[in-house]
Amino acid sequence: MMQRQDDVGLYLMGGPAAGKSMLGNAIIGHPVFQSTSLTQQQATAAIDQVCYTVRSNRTIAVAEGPDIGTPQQRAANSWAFMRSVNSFVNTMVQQRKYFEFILVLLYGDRISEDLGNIITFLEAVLGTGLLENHTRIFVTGGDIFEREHRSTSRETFLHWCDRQPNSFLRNLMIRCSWRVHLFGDNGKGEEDVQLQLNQFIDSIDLLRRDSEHRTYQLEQYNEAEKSRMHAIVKSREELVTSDTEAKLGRILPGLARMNTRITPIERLPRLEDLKRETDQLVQKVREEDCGTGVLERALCQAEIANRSVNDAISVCKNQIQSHHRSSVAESHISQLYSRQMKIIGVVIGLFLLVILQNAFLPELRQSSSTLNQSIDRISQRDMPKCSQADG
Ligand SMILES: Nc1nc2c(ncn2[C@@H]2O[C@H](COP(=O)(O)OP(=O)(O)OP(=O)(O)O)[C@@H](O)[C@H]2O)c(=O)[nH]1
Ligand SMILES: [Mg+2]
Repeated sequence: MMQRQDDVGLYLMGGPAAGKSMLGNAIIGHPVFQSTSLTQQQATAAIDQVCYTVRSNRTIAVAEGPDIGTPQQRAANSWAFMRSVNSFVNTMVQQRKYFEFILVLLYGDRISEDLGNIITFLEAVLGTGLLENHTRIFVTGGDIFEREHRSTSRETFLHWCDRQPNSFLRNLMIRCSWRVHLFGDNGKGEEDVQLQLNQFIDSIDLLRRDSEHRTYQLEQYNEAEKSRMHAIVKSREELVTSDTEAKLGRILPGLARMNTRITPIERLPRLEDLKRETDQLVQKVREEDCGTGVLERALCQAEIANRSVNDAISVCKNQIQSHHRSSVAESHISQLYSRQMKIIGVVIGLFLLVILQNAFLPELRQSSSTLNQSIDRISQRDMPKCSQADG
């Protein structure tokens, strides 16, 4: 795709308080990026926005990435960094701008301490050859360098860097073919700052007109997708693993205590709460892993805990069921028992009746025969009188 003549995009990246915002503001000419020195507030939050200025009849687009200087910042900001750089690359490609990545370092600020890891991370996110072909280094703190060196020597910054034996910074500069700029108010005022920026833009022009130079392409960004995901997940590995272990450290002892102290019916709702927690944990770790396999250990731990909770739920349900079955059986037995008792009662009643009958029958028979005899006697006494009267 044809690039627009002279238009330039710059993506500023680096560690905390390296001077990204100050550099961005100097290029744009307005305080569009929140510099910590101006606001005395927190570090620049993740910015997805691209700011524009017109300089020497060309549009210059600038974006600032979130801090990725320390392992903690990479863990916290790697996704924000990816979104930000993704938005920048796509915007630049749409606008057909030539663009470069600017690694911002503050002079004297323990420059090499974590720089190796920063570079490895950036190359994984943006593709190999990033440093060699598409990155420029801005060393801010030009005023500090001026104070420290210029009073005793007229040596330039590049000469000074070249003189640093086995220095990581020097190796870095060799890798990016000495596309290095010292930036800062060296006491000569705004005019000098503008001169530094113009020299910088001129050097971009020189590079882009070099027929040997390969400009950054969207294909390169897309090809780095796999290593980008791996690097982002890797940067969060320690955070996610310790977070997972801390959560499991709360869940598992609770699970162990529960199995011994409370009844199955009390235990079940608590186990179901734990199941929800471990389900969420497995889901979260799986999402964090993005199919890279980097978080295998944390995922494995979360899944084992999840299975243990599921097993405890099955055991608990079985206990409740068998308890339920035994109480059903008990009530069935008691029903049978009471029915049998009723039958026995009836039988005993009948039996008693028979006994009673048998006990009183002779007396009854005797009294009925006595009664019959009396009747007979009365009727025999009365009979002759009647027959006499009839006669
Ligand atoms: N002396 C000196 N200090 C600088 C220079 N550039 C940046 N700083 C200091 O670095 C601090 C941070 O500057 P910013 O531009 O906000 O740095 P940043 O990289 O955007 O920082 P965050 O986005 O907040 O991480 C400021 O307090 C400045 O005092 C410079 O050229 N000279
Ligand atoms: Mg900033």
